[in-house]
Order: sequence, then C-alpha cells, then structure tokens
Amino acid sequence: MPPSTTNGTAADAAEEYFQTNPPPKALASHQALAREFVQYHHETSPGRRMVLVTSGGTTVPLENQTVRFIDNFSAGTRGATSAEYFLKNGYAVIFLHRQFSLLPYSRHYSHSTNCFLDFMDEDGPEGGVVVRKEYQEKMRRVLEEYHYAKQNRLLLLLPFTTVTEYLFELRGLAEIMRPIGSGALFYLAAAVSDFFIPRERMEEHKIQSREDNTGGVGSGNSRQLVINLDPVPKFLNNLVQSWAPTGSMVVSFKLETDPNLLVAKAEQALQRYQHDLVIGNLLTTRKWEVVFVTRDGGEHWIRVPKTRRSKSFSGIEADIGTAERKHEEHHVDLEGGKVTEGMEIESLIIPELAYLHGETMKQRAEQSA
Ligand code: 9Z3
Repeated sequence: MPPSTTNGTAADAAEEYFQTNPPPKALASHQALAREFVQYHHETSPGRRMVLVTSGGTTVPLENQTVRFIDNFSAGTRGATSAEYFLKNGYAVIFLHRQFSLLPYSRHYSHSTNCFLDFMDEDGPEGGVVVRKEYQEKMRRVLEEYHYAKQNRLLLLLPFTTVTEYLFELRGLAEIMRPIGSGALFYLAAAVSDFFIPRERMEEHKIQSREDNTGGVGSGNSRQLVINLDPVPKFLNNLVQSWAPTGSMVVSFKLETDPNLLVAKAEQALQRYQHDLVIGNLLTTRKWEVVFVTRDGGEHWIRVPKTRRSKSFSGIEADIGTAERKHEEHHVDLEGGKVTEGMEIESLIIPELAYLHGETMKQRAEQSA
C-alpha cells in the first residue's frame, strides 16, 4: 500500500454515506460466504492469489419501493470475461456483479446475443436435446473450465443491484480479504454511478405523474420530473487507504468517450487515490484497446491485432489509436486481411496484470523485509 495520503473530507464523506444509507439485505449472508471462501483458500493453498472483480452497471433508484431507476450501459462483459482469464491464470475469484449482468462461462450462452436455444437442436422426434455439432468443441472447452472452477471452489458469485449495495459489498469484501495480504488484487471494472439520491430525499412510493403530486424528488409545478442527485463519495480513497489488505494491489478502470481526456483523467485518478494502476478505455474501442497508466508516468497500450478483432455493433474501429498520447515504438498493425478467430482483449490484459501483480508482490516483500 502507498503511504497514507488520506484526504480527510473524502474519507469522511464515504463514512457518512455508510451511516446514512441502508446496507443491502444480503450483506451478512454474502460476507459469511466470502469469509468461508477466503479462509478455505488461505488454509488449503496459502500461496494462491485472490482477485475481487467488480462487474456491470450500478442502478440509482428513484423510489424506495423501486419502480424506476437510473442505470448505465454496462453489460458486464469486461468483468465476466476477465474473471475467466483470472481463473486461467491461477487466481481464486470473487465476482461482485450487478444482478442479471453477464457471468463467467454462462456469458457464452446467455442474453439475447448468445441465446442458449440457438446452440441446441431437438434430437429426432422421440429423442432428447443435443448441442449442435458446430458448437460442441467450444462448449466442451467452456464446460471443462466451468467444472474445474466449480469443483475447486475457485469462483464466488455475489450479486448487487444499486450503487449503495455495491459500496457496502465492496467495503465488506475488502476487509474480509485481509488475510490474503499482497496476494489480493482489486480489479474494479464495474461502471459505478457518480450520482445518487440519498435515503432521506428518496420517495417511498412510485413517483406520480400527475401535476398535483410532485414530491421530494420531482419539483416544480409542471409535469416535468426534476431529479436532484448528490455525488457518490469517492470511495477509492477509502479502499486504498483503509479497507484493502496491506500490500494488496488496486487496479481501477477509467471510462471516457472523449479521446483527448482519457490518459489525463487516468493519471489524475492515480494521483488522487495513490493506487497502483488505472486501465483506461474509450466507450467506442473498449473491446479492442485499453491503456495501462502507471504512477511512473507509463502509458502502455494493449491492442487486439487487426485480424483478430471481433465485430461489435457499438464499437467504432476508426477511433482506435485516437486517445494515444505518448506514441510508443510498437508494431502498428495496419495490414488488412481476413479476420481469423476473434480474440478477447481480456486474454491480453489479464496475463500482463498477473505479471505486474507478481512484481508488485516481490517489491512489497522486499520493502517489508
Ligand atoms: C470500465 O471502464 C469497464 O471497462 C466498462 C466495461 C464499464 C467500460 P462492459 O461491461 O464495459 O464490458 O460493456 N469501467 C468503468 C469503471 C468506473 O466507473 N470507474 C469509476 C471512475 O473512473 C470509478 S473506479 O470514476
């Protein structure tokens, strides 16, 4: 962990947040599962590293009995995919995810883009159900990895829905992971809302649309709904300085849409929170490139080669390279050619990160020797 640079007001704001907003109902049961998970791995394989992957969007409810909420785009692809590669790289994984977002392994066969029914066939009039021939090889690989993770108790799935639930869960899990020390890694890929409605200003019941029924959230006398949101406290400070295990590695993500801002905002976050690494990504290129921004001023781009880029409906290939500030000496992959099998960028990110985590562990062991 870096030396203490806790900004008193930010830390206090986070603590006040926990005093004034209710914890999730499932918190105690999630913590019991996490304690058991940490203890099991700590005792049976003491050298095993553990990563907390956060994944998916966070909702901001407008009513206590929630009918409406504000949300964001994240489907949890980054988190779910990364969790699989962490498992491949020998980590035990706590997967803190937005409920109903993508999950490791089942992500290959879920939601509308990969509907599981499309992978199956009826097997004759009286027969059972089979996986279509062309999908069998891949499904067998996915199944093998899934069974391995399950049988070895390497994956703990914990869901949340709202931004408040997310923060309570994150704090609790970080504290529970303390026995893992420098072997613990925090990989914060969830898209966390910057704004919320505090408990004391939240409507209990569904906000009414009629003119004569404006309440604390909506205001004014027109039929408009005006929502007044407070900033979510900057919790990264608290995670780095007090919740996370001593010596652990904290990696956050930075998402931007403006290429001119990405690297500067990643550097600013590192300066402010004094953690280990920010992985920057642009909304339109996030499946094909990311940048590792380090505290020594490093800007290291990781890119899927052109011929291995899977198509993406929302992605814009022409934006690749536009956020790069320090042009590194690297092989620029300009040649066209037919796309062979698509490559997931997480297959490049995670081994690199596992290496950096190992180096960080060595450094911290030397520092404390
Ligand atoms: C990310 O940047 C993730 O990579 C994505 C993944 C959300 C873009 P998908 O789910 O998308 O694969 O579709 N996460 C953003 C993390 C974030 O919100 N960071 C906050 C910040 O930068 C706090 S740590 O302020």
